[in-house]
Amino acid sequence: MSRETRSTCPYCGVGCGVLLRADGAGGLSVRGDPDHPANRGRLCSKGAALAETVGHAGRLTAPLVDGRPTDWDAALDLVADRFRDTIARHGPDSVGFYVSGQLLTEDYYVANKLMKGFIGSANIDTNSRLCMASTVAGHRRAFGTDTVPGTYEDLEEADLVVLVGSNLAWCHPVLHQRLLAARQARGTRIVVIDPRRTASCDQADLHLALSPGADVAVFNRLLAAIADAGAVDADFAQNVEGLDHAIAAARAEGMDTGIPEETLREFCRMWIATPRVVTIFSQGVNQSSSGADKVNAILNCHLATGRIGRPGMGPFSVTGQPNAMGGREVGGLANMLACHLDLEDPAHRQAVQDFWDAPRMADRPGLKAVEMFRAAAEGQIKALWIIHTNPAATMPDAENVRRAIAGCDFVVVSDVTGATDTARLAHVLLPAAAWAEKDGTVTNSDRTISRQRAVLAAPGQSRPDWWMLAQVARRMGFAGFDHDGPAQIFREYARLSGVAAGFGRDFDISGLARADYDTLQPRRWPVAPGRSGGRFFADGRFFHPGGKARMLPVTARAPAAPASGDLPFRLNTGRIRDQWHTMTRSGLSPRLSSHLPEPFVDIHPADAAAQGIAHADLVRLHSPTGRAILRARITDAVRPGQLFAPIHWTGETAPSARIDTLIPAVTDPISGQPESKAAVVGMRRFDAAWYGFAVSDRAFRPDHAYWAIARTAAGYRAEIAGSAPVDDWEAEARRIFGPAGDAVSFCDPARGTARLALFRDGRLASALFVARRPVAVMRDHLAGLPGGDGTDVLTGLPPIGRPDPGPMLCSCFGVGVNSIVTAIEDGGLTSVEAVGESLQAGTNCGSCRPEIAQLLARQATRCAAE
Ligand SMILES: Nc1nc2c(c(=O)[nH]1)N[C@H]1C(S)=C(S)[C@@H](COP(=O)(O)OP(=O)(O)OC[C@H]3O[C@@H](n4cnc5c(=O)[nH]c(N)nc54)[C@H](O)[C@@H]3O)O[C@H]1N2
Ligand SMILES: Nc1nc2c(c(=O)[nH]1)N[C@H]1C(S)=C(S)[C@@H](COP(=O)(O)OP(=O)(O)OC[C@H]3O[C@@H](n4cnc5c(=O)[nH]c(N)nc54)[C@H](O)[C@@H]3O)O[C@H]1N2
Ligand code: SF4
Ligand SMILES: [Mo]
Repeated sequence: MSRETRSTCPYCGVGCGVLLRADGAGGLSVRGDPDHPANRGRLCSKGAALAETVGHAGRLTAPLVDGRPTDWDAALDLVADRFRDTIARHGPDSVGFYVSGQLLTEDYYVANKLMKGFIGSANIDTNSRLCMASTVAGHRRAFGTDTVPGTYEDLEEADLVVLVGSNLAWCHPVLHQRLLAARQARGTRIVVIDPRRTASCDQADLHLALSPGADVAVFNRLLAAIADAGAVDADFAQNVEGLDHAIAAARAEGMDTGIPEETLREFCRMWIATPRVVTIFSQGVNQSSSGADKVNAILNCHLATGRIGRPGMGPFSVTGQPNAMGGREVGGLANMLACHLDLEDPAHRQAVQDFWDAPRMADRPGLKAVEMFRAAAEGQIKALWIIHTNPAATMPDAENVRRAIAGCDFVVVSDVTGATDTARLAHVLLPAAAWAEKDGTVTNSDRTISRQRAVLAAPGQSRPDWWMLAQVARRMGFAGFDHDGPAQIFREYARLSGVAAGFGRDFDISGLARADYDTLQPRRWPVAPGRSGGRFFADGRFFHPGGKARMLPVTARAPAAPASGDLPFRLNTGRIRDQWHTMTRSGLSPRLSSHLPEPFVDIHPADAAAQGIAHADLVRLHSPTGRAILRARITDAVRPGQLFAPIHWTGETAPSARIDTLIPAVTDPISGQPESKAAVVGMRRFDAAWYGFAVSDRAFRPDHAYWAIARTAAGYRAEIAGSAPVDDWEAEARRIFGPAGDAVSFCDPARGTARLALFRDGRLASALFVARRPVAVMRDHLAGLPGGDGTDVLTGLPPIGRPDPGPMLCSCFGVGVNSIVTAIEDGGLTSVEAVGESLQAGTNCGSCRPEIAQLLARQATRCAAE
């Protein structure tokens, strides 16, 4: 058997180490790396299912020009020619790169160098604009650089951890487990500040369900309370400018937080009384029209108390994507240079220009993401290269972004698959080598740099992203792009960081410039002679001229779009446990796809009742920018007047559920980050003529008013709803599923029901169940039938004695909700541990433990009510 290779998980910013073993047939086994400092062997459900997402099915294997396969020379020459030509005719600012926090550092470095040093424009921006830009702006305003002061160990050494706009349990699960383990060991208290009740609230001592956008008001309340309690650290305040102004602004804060007064006071008391406090923040903070101010409101409280950069203390922005941090370091944002140098500082520019031997340095910030697509729509950007991201699905006002891309003169997309909303619009589609097929480095949330390593062959002609970028640069006639591989790029980058450190910058990995890339161990930066990977700022030295930190006076602002009569609901958006963004990879795993197989919107019971919406109904949302149809989930996890919908579904998987079509392109004036969590929408029940559930052994694409398709072990499953009545269900089924042989059906036109199965070579190919209301069939049972003999499929029920396991809750051991509820009821189980002993559920990655706890709680309330 082959050796295991150390690599890093390609999903979230926790940056867990993995051990990979190729099976020699294109497959892979994956386990947590016990020696990686981020996870010490743990993985979450997504990491544990990585093996199900590799492989060549659905992959792009050759460059495509206007949809036709070609070779690299033809494709790269075309890209270089068109970019050179556009620049010659319309200037460097007529082209743009839109890249990704999922790129490896080496890819990112080459893209940034090409655009900012050689094309001579700063029109390179990244999906990190939708993700980390407010934090970057807040850090720079307070610290003088974009520095994350703390380390993961701080979560374990803290006595109080505050999660602000972070659903850590689902989005950074391994970090959350480290936190829960610390809570077990030392009784760490946890506070969640989030408008809705999330899985992260399950083990929290306090949940502050603030009004959407009210974070500045909450932290201003805290800062005022700190001042009133005499809790300002006078010694540390010597290193801080603006203390008095910030406190005055905090005292003058007038916005209502929506949090009961006593709860808010309790929070302030806890925070002030607990020196070892870590405030974790994420997209509930960043994705806001006041995102940068929210960040500074949090930083103010830590600066005022000197609780920063010491064990168990500090503000902690957790990064979303695996290399969000690396992208910030290389300067992937349109307003940054490289290695935390400033684009607008002539000395910094000169130093980088000299180092790159660059002909034409950009000297002013380029277009930020929203501006870039707007410029494309207006014809100012005439050539666009989109790499490792899917903006037609994930940018705000996504329908207009889609139109902008479709209307742009020349669009290049690099992806691993052609089946994305964005890739379908490309003139040139370039096949990228995927995770586990390429080498590079990533930096996680606590500044730890880790290697990703190749263990599988890339299919067909697919190649790493850095290679495509360097090839285009060379073909455009630029010197300085003759790297022979990622190791060489990394060394160049490490040397440049030494130059940056000469300007007194934080980021310095010059100590790695001569390290052996092949055996590089995870290292937290800085790594340089005399400096190594600890915390920042405990010494009170910051990176502004003069060396002091700055506290900013900030005042809360409500979300930009005001709710109104026609648009009374505030739409919050975010992530679910087992899917990654637009699902191009996590959606390939049947296990991950069975947790929540359909797009939904969470509605408070009072709002649902007022609108006559019942559980499992479909609802239509509308906003000034778009419309969507989603499945209703009625729950008091959201407050009245608020809705929550996940971001993951696209034109490929559920075209009526592209949530970003509803989100206006409103941004924070400081950071340019869109307000992705506070659109205003109207809502109505959507009454379809019929509702269907389908399973099939092959992929299919319905074309009805609503459909959502998901992967299963036996093929695919889909929810469908149509607005036009259907006369001949057998013909309709053949249209939906494609060619098959015999059909068996029961149709009852009077009752509007149909049950129908199609067979191919004696095996069940597809089945469709239709009713006038959402159909009641055992979905998880049916999902397993395609490819089998199909006996009794039309009953829609499992045989007596084989219960339907229900939707998958524990992805690791394949345990469904029904099985867990039955075990709780029949076995009288009362704890998550007992469920684990009985069914194994929750005993591996632990991602489902909060949901098991909820089932237990629900059961306990039921018993109490009986
Ligand atoms: N399973 C999974 N994990 C992921 C990802 C994924 O796609 N799937 N993506 C990764 C990426 S790129 C990122 S950026 C991170 C994101 O990680 P998180 O930021 O934790 O995730 P979100 O669900 O986007 O949003 C977090 C919370 O913000 C809350 N919120 C909304 N408005 C407000 C507000 O005004 N104030 C406050 N305080 N809270 C508010 C939402 O209710 C939500 O629970 O996750 C990473 N991890
Ligand atoms: N409403 C709303 N919108 C949001 C958010 C929200 O919370 N609410 N969150 C925002 C945030 S924080 C983020 S980070 C974005 C994420 O949004 P995106 O970055 O647009 O989403 P992904 O699905 O991660 O897109 C990655 C693409 O890269 C492709 N890919 C995979 N591997 C490779 C590779 O090795 N090379 C190349 N070239 N391509 C590859 C994948 O197939 C996929 O098409 O969404 C943002 N949009
Ligand atoms: S927490 Fe999960 S998704 Fe994030 S890096 Fe670790 S295994 Fe991957
Ligand atoms: Mo993100």
